[in-house]
Amino acid sequence: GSTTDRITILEKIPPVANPLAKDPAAIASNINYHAHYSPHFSPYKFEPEQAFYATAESVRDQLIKQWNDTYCHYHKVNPKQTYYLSMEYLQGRALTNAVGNLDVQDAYADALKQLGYALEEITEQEKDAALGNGGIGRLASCFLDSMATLSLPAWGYGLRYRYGLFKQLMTKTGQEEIAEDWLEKFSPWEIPRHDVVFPIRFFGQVEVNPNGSRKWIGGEVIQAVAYDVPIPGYKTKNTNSLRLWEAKARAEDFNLFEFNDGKYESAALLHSRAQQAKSNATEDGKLLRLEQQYFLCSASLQDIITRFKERLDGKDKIMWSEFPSKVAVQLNDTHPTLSIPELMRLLMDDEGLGWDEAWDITNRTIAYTNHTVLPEALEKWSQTVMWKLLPRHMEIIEEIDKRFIKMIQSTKPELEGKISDLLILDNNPQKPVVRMANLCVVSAHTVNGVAQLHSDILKAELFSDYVKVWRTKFQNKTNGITPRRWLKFCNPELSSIITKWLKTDQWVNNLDLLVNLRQFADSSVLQAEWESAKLASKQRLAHYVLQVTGVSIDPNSLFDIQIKRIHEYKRQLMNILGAVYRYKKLKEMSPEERKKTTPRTIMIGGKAFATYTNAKRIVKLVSDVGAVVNTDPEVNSFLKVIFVPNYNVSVAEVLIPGSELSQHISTAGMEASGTSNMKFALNGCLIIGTLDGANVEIREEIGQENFFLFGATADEVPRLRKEREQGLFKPDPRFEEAKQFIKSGAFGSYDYNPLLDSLEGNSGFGRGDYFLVGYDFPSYMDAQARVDEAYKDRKKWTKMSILSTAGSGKFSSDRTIGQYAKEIWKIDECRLP
Ligand code: AZC
Repeated sequence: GSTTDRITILEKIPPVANPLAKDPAAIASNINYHAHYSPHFSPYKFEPEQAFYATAESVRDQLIKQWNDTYCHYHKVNPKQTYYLSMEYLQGRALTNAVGNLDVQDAYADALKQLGYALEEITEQEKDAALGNGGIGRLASCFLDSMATLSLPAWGYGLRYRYGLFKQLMTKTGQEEIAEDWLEKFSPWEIPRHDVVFPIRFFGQVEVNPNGSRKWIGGEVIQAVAYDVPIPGYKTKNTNSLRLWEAKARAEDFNLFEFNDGKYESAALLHSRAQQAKSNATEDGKLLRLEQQYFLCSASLQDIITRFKERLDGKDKIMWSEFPSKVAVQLNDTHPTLSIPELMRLLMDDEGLGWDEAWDITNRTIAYTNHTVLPEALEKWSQTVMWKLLPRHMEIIEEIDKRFIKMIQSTKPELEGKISDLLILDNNPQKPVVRMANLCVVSAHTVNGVAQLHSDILKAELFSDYVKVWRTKFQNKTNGITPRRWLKFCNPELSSIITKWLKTDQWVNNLDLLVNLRQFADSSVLQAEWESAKLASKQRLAHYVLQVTGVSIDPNSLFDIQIKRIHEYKRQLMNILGAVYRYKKLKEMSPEERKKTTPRTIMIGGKAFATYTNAKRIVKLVSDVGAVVNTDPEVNSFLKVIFVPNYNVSVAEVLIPGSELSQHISTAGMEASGTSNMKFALNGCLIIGTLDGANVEIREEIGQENFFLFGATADEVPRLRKEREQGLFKPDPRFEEAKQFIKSGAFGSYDYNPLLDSLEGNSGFGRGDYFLVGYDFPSYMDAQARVDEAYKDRKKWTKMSILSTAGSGKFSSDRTIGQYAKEIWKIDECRLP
């Protein structure tokens, strides 16, 4: 309807500020209340955007009620509580998830209908909250959902970045980054806590008191203010908190900022990612990142200690030894490592504890998760920078290191020769650094990897010498994904079929129940329903692709998807080389031969880090290949190649349900886990992949006959790399042909040589093909040929698809979080009555 129509509708409905409205009419009144009395926009407009904000605020009021009740309940029971510290969260949109978890989806849909809107139209208005880059951030968000759903006393802590992950625009030159100001209008989901404020110091010096105690003074102090995002659980009233810290300067601190030399600006911009992206390669950018990390750690630990004291309730003496039985801190990768010296500092310098007691508490409180073995992702901070920014923390780190060596020398003399690798401080005079992963392993009570293979590699390689010191410190916690967002809400068609066949919707919080689908995998009735659900999702996906790229794709072709950050180890380059080869062969075929092939639509999406040149070249290559293939009338009904722009959580929610084949093709040993592989498998999409990360376990669960496997295994990789480098390896003709075709200019005149040269052995321009694309290419192409054959037998394919979903139960983040709770955090559920 028109604006006037909408206003007329609003005038007929009384605005009511009832935060607990449950029936559609009352909800409509409540939405109308927000449209009228919310200060954010005038009541004379009720366009989709205003309708979204009014709806979100109405839902948020319901969340706040539960959030408060949960807070009070935890306060009263005072259970041991987990704090998940992460520099990244990829929350995506919140509205569908909130109404779904509150179980008011239908009521809100009805209410909006009364107001002239469809719920789906309104949910589309929301911007993604993208406070992160990739896997690690999305994992943190899935974990929050499971912690609430399991009614666990567990909160997240993060940063309230002003800018989310950049928006990716595709232009003639490839990827362009645009700042994404996700808070431009405001976020309806956050609740500012003006009373939760902590001072955060930077720079300054250490003062030694006559009694020998030390105190960090001077420097600059900025304020951390809390913003809480309520996290509702599914089928529980428990609503946990994601507390995001915002940097604020207080008037009285202004003189500390040294306005004139630009320091104020950098402090004020503490949370500006655009700034970070621009200067990331420079020392400035690095310093900002370190400041952000410390800001998160210090604010969160001060908050945790404050809550610990508050909940002591009546006991006048603080029993610090009880701290680890009330508090568990999980470090999401090394980014929040400074929590370790910060907790030591707070306990010793502010609370007056001695080293041994503070160390014991810190060790029993903190656990660390490793998410990568890539050397370039293992954080190392310059000691010079650290001494300037955090002088007291550096003293503490030095002391931890000293005591650690002493312990090794007295208890593990056989490791004497390994000490230089085990040390936290790398004192190489050229570039002295702090090795953050070492600090974590030495200090934390538990260290875990994120898939079995990855955890085994950590024990056998990266941390092998530490294993000799602490045998029981190392664990595995295979990642998981939330079945709410990644099946129930994003794929309603398939969800209702599953519920119908299982005769229960219990699978939504007991995903293991999906195995019961196995008995029906041969049923032609289920298969027909399954196929029609898949087709509906494919049509929605085709519509989306048309909207964002202008290219129309055929829902009857095989939908083949690879979506993830663009990285050489993830080998999008192998995928596109395969597409190029396929295109060339199609061109060479007769029209009759072409008709016998399996039509495919290859979709690739993902963001390249702004300064990662080769990743950006890959993006450019994919879009150039698409431009040629998609407009080639001879073949474009048999092959399309699409670069899906601006991949993010909401885009994934459209792509994954519509996928039939997905590619998880990293060089074995390099992808710690992967989590989108789990989302695809859960949605009945078959996987072509290597024995890497969680692929190994997915294949075990769904059956090897339902997985298209290829490629070298992790233990073969080092030897193959050596051979490849030395030129001992003879490339497959198909590999040479695909590269040659690109070089011939078939896809335009852009200079792809730097990219193609990276695939050569070490002679000439070659850079050794470190990621073994050349070695794995032939087995990859063979696996693709098996895919083409399998797709021709649709009954068999659908059965494989059903078995894929049926075998995905293990990959619920409820299972993962249950294991963290029991085996690392030692916390119990604390369910609201
Ligand atoms: C990712 C890993 O690359 C991915 O394999 C894993 O599934 C995910 O974490 C969650 O565990 N890592 C990151 O996103 N970032 C870093 C620094 O490792």
